[in-house]
Amino acid sequence: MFSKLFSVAALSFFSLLLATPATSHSVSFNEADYDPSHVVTKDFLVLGGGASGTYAAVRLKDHDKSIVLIERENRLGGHTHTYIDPETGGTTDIGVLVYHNFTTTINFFKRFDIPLTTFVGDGPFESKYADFATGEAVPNYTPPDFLTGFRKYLQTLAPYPYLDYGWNLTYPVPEDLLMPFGDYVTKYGLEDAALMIFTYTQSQGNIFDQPTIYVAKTFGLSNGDAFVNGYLSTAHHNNSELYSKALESLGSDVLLRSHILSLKRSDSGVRAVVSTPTGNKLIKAKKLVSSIPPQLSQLTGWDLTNKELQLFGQFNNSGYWTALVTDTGLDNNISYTNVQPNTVGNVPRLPECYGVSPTGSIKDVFHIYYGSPSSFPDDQIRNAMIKDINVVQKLQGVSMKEPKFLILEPHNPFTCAVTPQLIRERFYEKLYSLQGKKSTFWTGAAWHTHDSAMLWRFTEGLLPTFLGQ
Ligand SMILES: Cc1cc2nc3c(=O)[nH]c(=O)nc-3n(C[C@@H](O)[C@@H](O)[C@H](O)COP(=O)(O)OP(=O)(O)OC[C@H]3O[C@@H](n4cnc5c(N)ncnc54)[C@H](O)[C@@H]3O)c2cc1C
Ligand SMILES: *[C@@H]1O[C@H](CO)[C@@H](O)[C@H](O)[C@H]1NC(C)=O
Ligand SMILES: *[C@@H]1O[C@H](CO)[C@@H](O)[C@H](O)[C@H]1NC(C)=O
Ligand SMILES: *[C@@H]1O[C@H](CO)[C@@H](O)[C@H](O)[C@H]1NC(C)=O
Ligand SMILES: *[C@@H]1O[C@H](CO)[C@@H](O)[C@H](O)[C@H]1NC(C)=O
Ligand SMILES: *[C@@H]1O[C@H](CO)[C@@H](O)[C@H](O)[C@H]1NC(C)=O
Repeated sequence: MFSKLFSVAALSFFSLLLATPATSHSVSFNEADYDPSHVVTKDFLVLGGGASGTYAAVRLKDHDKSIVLIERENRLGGHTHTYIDPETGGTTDIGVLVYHNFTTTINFFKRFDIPLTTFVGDGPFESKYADFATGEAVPNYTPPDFLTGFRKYLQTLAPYPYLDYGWNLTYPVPEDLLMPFGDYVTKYGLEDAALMIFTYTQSQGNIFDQPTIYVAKTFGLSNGDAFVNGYLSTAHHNNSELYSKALESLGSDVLLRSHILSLKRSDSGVRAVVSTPTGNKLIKAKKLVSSIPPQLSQLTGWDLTNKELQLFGQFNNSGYWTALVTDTGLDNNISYTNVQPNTVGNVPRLPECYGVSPTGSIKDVFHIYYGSPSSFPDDQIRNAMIKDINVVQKLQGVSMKEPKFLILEPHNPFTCAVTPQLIRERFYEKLYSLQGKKSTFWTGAAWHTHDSAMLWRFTEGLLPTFLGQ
């Protein structure tokens, strides 16, 4: 399990398909301009149908609230994505893979009758190491004692259990949490755990440059239990089942392939003009729960306040892409991890791939994960991935033909992060103070961290706030 986990993507993010710039002056908020079937009146408008938004929608209905859920894609799930091989029906989860064993996790899967099991990877595969930056094999690389290093890392985080629940920080924020993670590794002698942490926090760019707090939130104390008792995953190896069953249960309350064109919020409610496949709809709701990344590029058509503009404008992001390739000629039983000689913990510098590994469940299909501290056009990443596959082909002595991409998924922009100085200056306190203003409530990774189980627990904890209890 461990070696498989080590070779899979940990945490990351989703494609930015910008809504065409909303021309707020061209849409009407006048009910008379709409066919009555295109006027939707609900208690809650929930925006974004990934982990947090789907959870919020389901639980608000449990509390007898009427909802409408707006999702841009033609499915629910966000970063949860299962590839199904058209020929064999074999599945491989190319997004979210594993969950913490929290009560909220167990209950959420149970209500949809989806069996969970302790996660077992597809391997074991033979592990090999290469420096993808130079294309050289690193034959003498011996993995350090990750588990001992990891325990030591967790001990350093013991004073901060609250990090697993949100951004309820103590002030002044301990400087240890704000220093670059590279300094933290050196300070506490965590070199042996560095490569493992790097692998689990994929999507955060060069983690040694990242303030420690972001690393600790993505991969912190909750993972301690998982290393003893294992992570949970779906027994069917099909994490998307959760979201297709949620979609079925929410029924016509979900508008897929839809996005906000214009939004007007006040203390007494919200009104939104939403583009849907069957034309524009006018939505009138008492409250809005937004679970999408609160980035200005995603919030076109919103009536943002100065405070929202200022806070959301301070988020920065890394780049993260995942792909499945075939027709590579590669060995189905060898997984390659990117390591760099002569760096602390042999952690590679990005942009580069994290590694290339067989899916195991689908013959001749390989995962490739690629990270960058900043954004790049997808075509450029595709070429970089081809170069990385060529590296492995060369190392295995197979012909260097161009791989066929079954899927290339950008998860950008991913982790919303701000500078240590802003955190010191109570950025997150200011962010959380937006909760409830102008009938608007917030959840999702930017408000906590990129972890499905933690986001369900976090969203559950916010329900009384959403409900006004
Ligand atoms: C490759 C990968 C592997 C991962 N592995 C794991 C794992 O093993 N375990 C784990 O716990 N976590 C994992 N994660 C992290 C994942 O759990 C979180 O990132 C989680 O999905 C975040 O949930 P969210 O609700 O904040 O956002 P999302 O799940 O991204 O949901 C946001 C939703 O909003 C939609 N949306 C965005 N903008 C708009 C808009 N303007 N209008 C309408 N809809 C919009 C999006 O399409 C999306 O469906 C992984 C992530 C990636 C990318
Ligand atoms: C989750 O944790 C509970 C309590 O520790 C345990 O009883 C249960 O077996 C675990 N579930 C799975 C599927 O491992
Ligand atoms: C694949 O490699 C692993 C680890 O070296 C080994 O245990 C396993 O038997 C191999 N499987 C096959 C089919 O060769
Ligand atoms: C935040 O932390 C403070 C002090 O540690 C605590 O009193 C409070 O209950 C916490 N709030 C939440 C919402 O967790
Ligand atoms: C996986 O789940 C999806 C969504 O529920 C479903 O359409 C598909 O048939 C499932 N496939 C397998 C192999 O379980
Ligand atoms: C975001 O982070 C990248 C990489 O760390 C950095 O190059 C860039 O300047 C940052 N952008 C902003 C707006 O802070």
